[in-house]
Amino acid sequence: MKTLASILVIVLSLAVSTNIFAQTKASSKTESIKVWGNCESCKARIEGALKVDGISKADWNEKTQMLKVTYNPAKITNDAIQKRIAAVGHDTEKYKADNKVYAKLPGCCKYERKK
Ligand SMILES: [Cu+2]
Repeated sequence: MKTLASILVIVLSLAVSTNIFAQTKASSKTESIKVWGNCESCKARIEGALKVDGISKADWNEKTQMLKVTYNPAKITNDAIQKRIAAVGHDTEKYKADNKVYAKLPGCCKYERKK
């Protein structure tokens, strides 16, 4: 009887942890954000700024200038993501990079800014 009880406990806790895992997975969100940039080093810079807890995937496309980002909304917001990108010199649809930071970008990365 004792063995049966411990088996039950194991099965139950397994079910609970699987459920928690499924919930964390379901809470991740994928969104596309417009991010201005030019080249491969821009891509590395943009994606590098997003290597933080809460962001599981970040992929910026040089041609479309769109960033596809997968994140956990419980840990980071879309706004915070855009702020991080602006902080390294890239304008986003919502935040503009500081002029001083933009000025320090290498020549090849000086994308045309929106007015
Ligand atoms: Cu660049």
